[in-house]
Formats: sequence, structure tokens, C-alpha cells
Amino acid sequence: MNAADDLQQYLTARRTAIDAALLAALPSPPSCPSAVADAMRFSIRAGGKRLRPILCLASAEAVGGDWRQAMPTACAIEFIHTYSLIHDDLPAMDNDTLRRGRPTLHVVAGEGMAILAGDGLLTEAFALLARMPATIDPAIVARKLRVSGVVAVAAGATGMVGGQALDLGGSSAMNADSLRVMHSKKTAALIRAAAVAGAIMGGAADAIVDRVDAAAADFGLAFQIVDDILDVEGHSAQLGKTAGKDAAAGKPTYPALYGVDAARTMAAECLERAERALTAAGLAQTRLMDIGRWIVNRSN
Ligand code: GRG
Repeated sequence: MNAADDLQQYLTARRTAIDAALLAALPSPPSCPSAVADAMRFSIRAGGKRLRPILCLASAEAVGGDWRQAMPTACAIEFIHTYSLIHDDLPAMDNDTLRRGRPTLHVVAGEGMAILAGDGLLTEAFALLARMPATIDPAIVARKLRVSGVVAVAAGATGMVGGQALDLGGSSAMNADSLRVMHSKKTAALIRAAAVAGAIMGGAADAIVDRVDAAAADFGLAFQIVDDILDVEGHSAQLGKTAGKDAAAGKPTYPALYGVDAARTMAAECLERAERALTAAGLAQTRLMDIGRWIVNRSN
């Protein structure tokens, strides 16, 4: 089997396990009203690449841990990512009608229920992070507590929410530096947290966690650069979301600022830097690095 098929098989296997765990972790009636349970389920079931949970599990595995032990963490991060997409699509934000190849949640369930489903997913994520295994192991408790902090900071006002606030607050005045800062918060922070949380759950030493963090910061930047290129070059059907929106809205993007070829070179440079960080950690020959390559070479 060639390397590309092998990776595809790995991604499919992890996606299947993640999808099952996500559905099992969602609240359901009678403890949760069916309207909000259905709305949360709709957006989780719509799929998506599951990049962040896959990254989290691959990171746990790369540092020698058991990926199954990182599954609740991986699901919590996908809940947060899905909440962010639901809220980003709202009329008050990006006002989008297509996501993950389906109508957006507010189109299907109304704005109020979409807001609540997002709130529900964000809050359930932290319930999941706080849930302890049946047998309490102090080492696992300490890892889970540390991971909760990492994820909260990445998702909160100094991370993803802050990045979204910068985006809402006036993108026309953005230059290359402010664009990088916005994306480091809005997109890269949660991608970084996914890899770091996986490494922590996998029991990595602090020096290794730091190198995984450095590599994942570059994965996050590469992800955004490629996202911008796909927005210019992709088609809505392939992307599962409205293509060309950023350019049409006059938003600053990497291709708009640097041109498509230079943007591609920047993404390749991110990958090289990430590989150097993972090599220093002895993790270059792992699925973690394969996922970095997938981020750059993907077509949706
Ligand atoms: C509402 C607090 C709040 C934050 C929203 C994530 C986000 C911040 C906005 C989404 C807007 C956007 C298109 C950002 C570009 C990068 C990005 C996060 C793309 C979507 O992630 P994928 O491609 O989505 O991993 P799937 O559907 O595959 O999970």
C-alpha cells in the first residue's frame, strides 16, 4: 500500500472512532430538551474533516500514549470547534447558509436554537474534559486539569473568541502582521491546543509538549493559508461551505496579500519549520507529521 492510501486508511479509522464517541458524548432526552439535543446532533452529524480530534489522538499516540485515553479530550475540542462554526455562521457574524455541505443550523432550527446549540456544545466540552475515569488515577487527574486550562485559554478571549473579535472589528485595516495575529488566535489556537492536549494526555515530558506546541502553531498557520487558497480556488460543493466569500467581502487573505504562489510557499515553509520542531522531539516519523502534510495538501 502506498503512503497516501495508508494515511487515508488511518484517517478513516480515526474518523469512525471519533464520530461514534462524539455521538455517545452528546446529551439526549429526557435530561436534555429534544430541541437543543437535535440541534447539537445536527451539526455534529454534519461531519467535517475532524482535523482537530484526529490531531489530538495522533499527538497522544506520537508521544507513546494510548490514543483511546485522549478520546474525551479530542471530542471536547471538536464540540468547541463545531460551536464556533455554528456561531460564526449566524446572521450577526458571517451570515452563511452552507456548512459541511448542509444548510447552516440557524437556517434549519432558527437563530435562537442555533445560539443555544453552540452554547450547549461549548459547555458540554468542559463537562467532558472534567469527567473522570471510573478508577481515579492522580496522574490522569492532573493531566485532565492541565488540558482543561490549555483548551479554555485557546478557546477563550485571548484565543479563538479574541481572534473572532479582531475579525469582526475591522478587517479592512489589516496588514500582514495583524492578519497573522488574528489567525493565530481565531484558527491556530484551537489547532495548537488539540496537539498540545493530546501530548499531555499521552504523558509527554514538558520539553516534548513545547516542541509539539511549536510544530502545531505552524500547522495552524499552514491550515489558515491553505484555507484561504481553497477559498479562492475551491468550489462550494467540494468545500461544503460557500467558496469565494472572503475575497468577495474584501477580507484580507494570504493569497490577496501575497499572491497564490507565495502563499503556497509560505504554507510549505510552515511545514518545514514544524518538521524541524518534531525532529528535535524525535517525532518526525509519526502520524503527527503526516497530518501536517495532510493539512497542506488537502483539497477541502
Ligand atoms: C464564533 C467564537 C467564534 C469563533 C469562530 C472558527 C471560527 C471562529 C470561524 C470560522 C470561520 C472560518 C472559515 C475560519 C477559517 C478556518 C476554519 C476554522 C475553517 C473551518 O475549519 P475546518 O475546515 O472545518 O476544519 P470542518 O467542517 O472540516 O470541521
